[in-house]
This record gives sequence, C-alpha cells and structure tokens, in this order.
Amino acid sequence: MSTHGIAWFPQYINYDSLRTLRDDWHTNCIRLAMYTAEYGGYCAGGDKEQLKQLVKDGVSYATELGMYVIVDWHILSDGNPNSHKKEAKAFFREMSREFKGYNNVIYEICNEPNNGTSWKEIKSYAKSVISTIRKNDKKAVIVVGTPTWSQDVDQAAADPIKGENLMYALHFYAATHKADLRNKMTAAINKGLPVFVTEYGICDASGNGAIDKEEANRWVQTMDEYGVSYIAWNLSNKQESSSIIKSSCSKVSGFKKSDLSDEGKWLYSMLRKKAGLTK
Ligand code: IDC
Repeated sequence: MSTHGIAWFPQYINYDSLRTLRDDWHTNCIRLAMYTAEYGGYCAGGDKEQLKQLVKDGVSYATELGMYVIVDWHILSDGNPNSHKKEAKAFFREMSREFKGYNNVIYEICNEPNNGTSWKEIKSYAKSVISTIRKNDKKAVIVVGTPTWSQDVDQAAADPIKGENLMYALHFYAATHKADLRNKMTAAINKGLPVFVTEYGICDASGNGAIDKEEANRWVQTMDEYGVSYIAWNLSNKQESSSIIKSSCSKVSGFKKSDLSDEGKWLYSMLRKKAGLTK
C-alpha cells in the first residue's frame, strides 16, 4: 500500500494504521510517498525536518510490524529527477545512513520521470544517487523510475544499470493502461529486467474517474504469474477514486467495509483472497 503525499496526509503514518494494513488487509509493504515539487513538497518549501521525521516514523512502525517499507522520492511535476539531484543525494545520504543494517527498507529514487526526460538522463541521475546510497548500504533494494511516468521499462531493459539489487518501476492505472503496457512489462521481464510495480490504481491515470475492475484483475493475474510485487495508490480519504477510504471517514485505522471507497473494497477483497481468506 502507498500513502498519499505524506505532507498532506501525515495522519496515516502511525502504528495502528500500519497494523490494520498488515493484519486486516494482509499487506506486507508500505510506501511512503514524499512529493518533491508539489505544494508543501520537500523541494518546494515543505518542512524538511518534519518530512524526514515522518519517513523515519513510518520506517520504524513498519520495522516493528515486520513489514517492508519504501522510501519514495516522489518527483512528479518536476519531470526530470536531475532538477533536484543535489537535494536527492543529501536526502538519501541521510536516510541510508539512518537505515543501514535494516533489511526491510527499499529506496525508490525517482517516482515518475516525465516531460520527455530520457532514459539516459535518468540513468545518469540514478548512478549518482545509487553510489550515494551504496556508501552506507551495499545491499538495500533500490528502485529506479523509468521514462514516461514509469512506463518505459523497455528502455531500461535495453540498457540496464550495472549493479546489484536494482529494480525498475512500472506504474499503471487500470482504466487507462491496458494490454499494451502489460505486454511491455512482460517483455521487459522476459529480457531479464527486475520490475517492481511500486504504484498502481484501478481508476484512470488522473487518480480519479471510474474504476475498471476487469482490467485490474487482468493486471493482478499477470503480475502474479510473473512474480511481480505491486503497491496500490493510495491510503487516504481524499475525495478521489484512487483513495481507499471514503472522504466521510476520518478514522486512520480499524476501517469497516462501509468506510471504504470502491477501490478500497476491491483492494481489500483482492488481498484477502490472496491470503486465502474468503471475506
Ligand atoms: C495524484 C493524487 C492527487 C494529487 C496529484 C498531484 O492522487 O490527489 O492532486 O497526484 O499531486 C501518478 C503519481 C501520483 C498521482 C497519481 C494519480 O505518481 O502522484 O497522484 N498518479 O494521478 N502517476 C500516475 C497517476
């Protein structure tokens, strides 16, 4: 499960929320989405100390609960990760120092490059940030975003980065992205690329609009077949289809079925079914 922007929905970063996700939803990973350029983001006037503290808190709850946790440098409107490379390196230097020796922390170093950013430019950014992290942590899994909002895994497969424990992000929104993108994913995997779906929704790419459960089920089936891990967007009660909690519900844990949005209900029953539970 991915959080929404932690600057906007910090209330979900607490022990009980994560315990609910683990015990009721059978989730084993939480992604902490820290926007960089959006309002209140890390490189947009956000309170850096407060944001880092939220990340540290999230990691510590996840660790206590035996869950994986993804530290997500959530670029979006900043398009090219090189535009905040210096801040990214300083951030990941500090985080990897803090979490060295943890075996459940995963670094996602650039959510979704876009606006024409080439794989070459992403690679150059990635090499630099990876070497920063590797000074503190030789083994942590590092996920690299791919061109066109983390869809062009074909480009990464054609020219992967040298190094161990590196993965590549593919993101989809089921009402927008269908067989074409799925085929791109399976082709890249068949070529040997380790792909991680670090973000997906079952509505359209805006994070809103109608959900497409049939297409979502096709994605799940393919991801399971190929052993791909997947993280749903988003844990919040914002009034949009991709939020799993209804906007009328302000609880942050112990949700009832009636507290969930349509995406939330789909996700809840999909995950529980996978865990072998019928309800
Ligand atoms: C969306 C949020 C929305 C917010 C917007 C801009 O759902 O509330 O206003 O970002 O900050 C992505 C991005 C993710 C988007 C999501 C839906 O990684 O940040 O969240 N999306 O548009 N990629 C494809 C879709």
